[in-house]
Amino acid sequence: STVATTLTIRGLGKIPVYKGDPTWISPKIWNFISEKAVLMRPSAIRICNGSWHEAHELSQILKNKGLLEEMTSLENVYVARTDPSDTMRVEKNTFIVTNSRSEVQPNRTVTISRAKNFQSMLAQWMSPKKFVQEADERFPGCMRGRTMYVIPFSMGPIGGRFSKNAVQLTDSPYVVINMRVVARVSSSVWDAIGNGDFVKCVHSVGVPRPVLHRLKNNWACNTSDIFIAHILEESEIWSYGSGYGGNSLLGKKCLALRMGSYMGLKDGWLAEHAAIISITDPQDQEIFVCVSFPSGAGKTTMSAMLPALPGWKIKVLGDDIAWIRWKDGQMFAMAPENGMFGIAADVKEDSGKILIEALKRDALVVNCATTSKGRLMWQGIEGTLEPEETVVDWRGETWTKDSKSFRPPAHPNCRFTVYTSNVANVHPKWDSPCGVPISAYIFGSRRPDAYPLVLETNNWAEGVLLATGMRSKVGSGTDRKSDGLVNDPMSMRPFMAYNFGKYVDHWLEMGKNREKVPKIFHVNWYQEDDNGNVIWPGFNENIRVLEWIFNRVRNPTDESNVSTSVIGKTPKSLNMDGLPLKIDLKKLCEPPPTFWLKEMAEIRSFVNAEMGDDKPQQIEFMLHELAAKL
Ligand code: SAT
Ligand code: MN
Repeated sequence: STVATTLTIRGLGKIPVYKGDPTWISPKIWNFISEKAVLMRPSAIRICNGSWHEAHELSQILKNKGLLEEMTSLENVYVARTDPSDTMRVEKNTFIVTNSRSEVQPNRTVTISRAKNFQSMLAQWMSPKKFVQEADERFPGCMRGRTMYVIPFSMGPIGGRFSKNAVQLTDSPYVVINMRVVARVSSSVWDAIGNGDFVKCVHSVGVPRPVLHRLKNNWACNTSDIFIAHILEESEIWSYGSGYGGNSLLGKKCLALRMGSYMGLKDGWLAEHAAIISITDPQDQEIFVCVSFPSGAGKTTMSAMLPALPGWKIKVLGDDIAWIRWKDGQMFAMAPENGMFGIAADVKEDSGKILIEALKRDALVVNCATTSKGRLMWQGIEGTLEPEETVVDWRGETWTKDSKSFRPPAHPNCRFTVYTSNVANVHPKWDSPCGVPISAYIFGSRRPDAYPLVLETNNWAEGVLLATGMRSKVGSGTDRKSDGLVNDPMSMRPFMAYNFGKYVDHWLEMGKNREKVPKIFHVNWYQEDDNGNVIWPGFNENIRVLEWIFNRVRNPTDESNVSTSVIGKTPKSLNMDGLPLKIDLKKLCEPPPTFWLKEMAEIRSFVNAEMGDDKPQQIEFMLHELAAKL
């Protein structure tokens, strides 16, 4: 690239600034940029504008460096293979920085020794002092010999009344090309910020030059030193050591969920780990719903669903994050993201048609396999391999269809990045700056046990209580591994950013004194029989459950297809037209009598541990009341 300007930054000296014109940038923002440049000491600065040209140029540079492979049979689709140690979010090194511990961890008046030994499985707290120490060990000089990219971005449409502006600094051009898909990256963001607030995001892969070790797959990372911190009061996010999406695309999990949920606490809204979709029936009636499943439990799959029942349609506004607030007497959900970062290894030939189509152009994929025909490949779609077609797996090793040493071709958390607008079933209102009014909130988790296929909770508060106690088999997006069920309240365990009792109280408050409160449902596609086989077909067949939910929302007074229990309502029957399998709906929907008693006991011990003295009274009251009724 040609040098646009040379600037002198006090404390750093002369530095070339490529592309964008620094005079566009207000002094307040430039202070942030130059201060961090002095700290991290890059050899150049590039101001990004989010353009196609920029993405193309960076993609070609990364291709020439051997970091990206271009798919010759597809249009503008590139594959990256990471260092095998850098494939997922790292919860153990993710922190929330606040002055007092109790803003993040529970207050507790019980014995000191118990409080001392307590290890929360939710947000990890760090003091500002400790943060300075940790940051000092990593960030000074961390960009030496590299270009610092400056990414102006907005979560939500640029200038939207509920959108949030931000600037991310990064030394990874790979992050730049991904960010412009999942967030709105544009020079217009400078104007949108004006003299106002913005979230300050700092990211480095932590590999200054000269690089003294050999990079794996040309992928720079420093995974033994990963550090991700959110300074809530300052609206600052710091991330070091990883180039993987969840750790490095700071607009997504760090801003739109963790920082966002804290902003929402202060301003009366919710930032949640949920897809936003619409369900349209054969008569063209439409409802909007939020779908909150833990990472790797099927939000993206459901967002791109082709319903098995004729005449029904699913459309997507966002597959991962929802910002939720009251407006004109209705609960609105807005999609802050511009794109999806979904698990490619979950895309199947039959149920994933829409996503397979979306991956044919303008997409980035990480840690999948590629074939000698210039195609993408992962487990589950090997069937499409032609006899002479060879595969290079995610580790870079070559094999053929009949190769003896068969291994999964892709990493289980191999991910794709695509524009929401590039997905065929995108909803026309997907980029509405206010979002859409939702009439149901659907929580779901991976439960091999008797947790019902679908349950309509009795009211908002009890729906919140059950969501607080959500437990799920862990998916592939994180370093947290477990054989059993792991608590994942509201699917937010890895994204919880402040005191859990306050968080649940905020949820309860959101549903109070309102006329049109969305119904809360819980679903479970993953119930297993004694042999460990899933007994519900799932995927496109889930429309049969959504049809029941749709009818419950549209005709709440019609109780003809409802079984009522203490915990809530379940269907007496589902539309099974065209389903060849025999389904035992009773087993799927009506757990044995002891099930809910045990479940309530689990919830109680979880909230006692994780909320301490901050447990909302209403939670205690409901637990008591439900246990008595059971
Ligand atoms: O890994 S990410 O955090 O980017 C995606 C996810 O786990 O939902
Ligand atoms: Mn997610």
